Amino acid sequence: NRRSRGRPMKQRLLVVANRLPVSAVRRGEDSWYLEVSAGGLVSALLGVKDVDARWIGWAGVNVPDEVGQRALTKALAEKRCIPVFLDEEIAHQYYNGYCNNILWPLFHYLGLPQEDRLATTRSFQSQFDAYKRANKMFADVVNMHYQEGDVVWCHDYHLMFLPKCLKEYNSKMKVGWFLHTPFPSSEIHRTLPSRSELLRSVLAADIVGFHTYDYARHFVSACTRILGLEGTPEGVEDQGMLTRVAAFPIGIDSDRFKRALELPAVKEHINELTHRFAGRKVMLGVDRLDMIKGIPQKILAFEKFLEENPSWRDKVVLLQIAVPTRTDVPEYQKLTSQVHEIVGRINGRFGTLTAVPIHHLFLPLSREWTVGSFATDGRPLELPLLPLLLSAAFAAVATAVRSFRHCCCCCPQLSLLSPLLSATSIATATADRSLDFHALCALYAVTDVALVTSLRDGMNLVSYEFVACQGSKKGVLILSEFAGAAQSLGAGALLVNPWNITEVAASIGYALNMSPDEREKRHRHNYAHVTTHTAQDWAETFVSELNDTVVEAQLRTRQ
Ligand code: GDG
Repeated sequence: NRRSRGRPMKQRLLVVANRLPVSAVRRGEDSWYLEVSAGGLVSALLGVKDVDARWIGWAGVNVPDEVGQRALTKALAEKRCIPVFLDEEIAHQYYNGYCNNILWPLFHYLGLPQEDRLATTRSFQSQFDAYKRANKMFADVVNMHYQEGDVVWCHDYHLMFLPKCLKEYNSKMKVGWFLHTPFPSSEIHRTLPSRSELLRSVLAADIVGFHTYDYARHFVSACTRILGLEGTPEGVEDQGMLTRVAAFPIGIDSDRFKRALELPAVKEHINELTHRFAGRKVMLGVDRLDMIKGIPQKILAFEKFLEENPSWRDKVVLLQIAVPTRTDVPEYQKLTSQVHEIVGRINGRFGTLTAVPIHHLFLPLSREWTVGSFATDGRPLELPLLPLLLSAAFAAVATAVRSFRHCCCCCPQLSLLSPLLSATSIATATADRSLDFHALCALYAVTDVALVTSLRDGMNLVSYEFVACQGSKKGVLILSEFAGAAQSLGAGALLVNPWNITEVAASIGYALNMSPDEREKRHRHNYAHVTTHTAQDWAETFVSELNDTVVEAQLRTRQ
């Protein structure tokens, strides 16, 4: 049990992550507009209170000129953020290349890129070099802002080289590293050409944390099998020095969701949604549009359920929120088209004049695109009757356009005829093109069944957020056994193998027909977990253990 030991967090905490929790949009030579970004790490750390934390990270934009850099640094300082500036080429090789093309798929068991091996090896090396250079740039900024007594908490696979760089600057710096993705089996990790260098660098940290014991175990196995080091119950030992390795399951700020549900505007939104979907059960998926989230598998399972259960066809609706991500990467573009195509086909197949089975809210890639769905200030346009009429029209039109093998909601020309409109009108979007937080809470609250079908997922906060918003409804969570959350919410959720479409379809049926007693029992279990294992506990425990670990390490050195 790794609960906080009640130690007040007096130190300054330097949180170092690839991205800052804000996105910067340039408005002029020396003027910047800042927006909070969506994402798991951001959500978790937003829930951490009472820490004197500063964020250090890449602002996500190329700012070649000094005037722009100075202005951005100043604007970010007000949000206690410190930018790392990466030039375009390094950012591309480091972020799109090594992080997202190599490490992300590998850590989610999707393997290394399959292109021509020699070409891959060559580009692999240049991407790895850029990765190391970028990590060194992060280290320079941390070092510049570090004060004695600070705690440095490095996050995620983007920064595996950082602990080593920091310790080279200052061996007394307290450095922790936490991985938000799974750490794969050592048999997968050993395929990585830079496997040893990365492991050694991470081991330079005082403590290394993962979401689950399995990931921690995989990491220790990788160190013993690949580096020949000794694994102990506490971590990994190298020449008498111990690096603590442990599980620190992340949580959410459940109170933030509870408070949101009490707001009059959110209550009103819940009433509207309840009215809109009266007579139908609501199923919900909320995912970044990423291959690890298993969105096509989820939608195909829903199709199978409709196929096998005709009586449910006009009694259930699936709302799938998909936030575009890494949109310049071809695999992600392919996934987007694939999802749109499947949604279009299913809506064409099962839609009627009055209803479509899937509302796919694909949040648009460009502002121009949003004309007709959102006002430019982010408020939704008033489209009271239009969406319903268009939804109905869509079913008929979709059948006609099916032969084009496109979903209407991905084609700007046809978007006015798409169910997207009815979906967008049920929620507002923030300027960073994700759903407004309050709209998201309302959606969670009206949901009868949430569907999380990740093929692999470090934890999956969406499952936690859904549970937190289900105080009165006590809806059912269908959860992939390959999400870290399966280890904490497994007793309350219906666990599924997302690759087994038949099993997922059967679970949908089971969830929709579940007795109120069973729903209540399952919900109670999950709710107790989500409300007592919060983001704040997670951060406090990690930092507290980091402090203790450093003391232990120093004692060991003295002995
Ligand atoms: C990584 C790991 C791990 C999504 N769409 C909107 C929106 N979101 C928010 C959700 C949730 C977060 O983004 C997604 O978190 P997940 O945990 O589900 O997934 P990743 O982004 O892949 O996060 C994951 C996590 O890091 C933390 O360690 O659990 O395994 O992959 O909070 O609510 N928020 C808003 N509008 C949206 O449209 N406001």
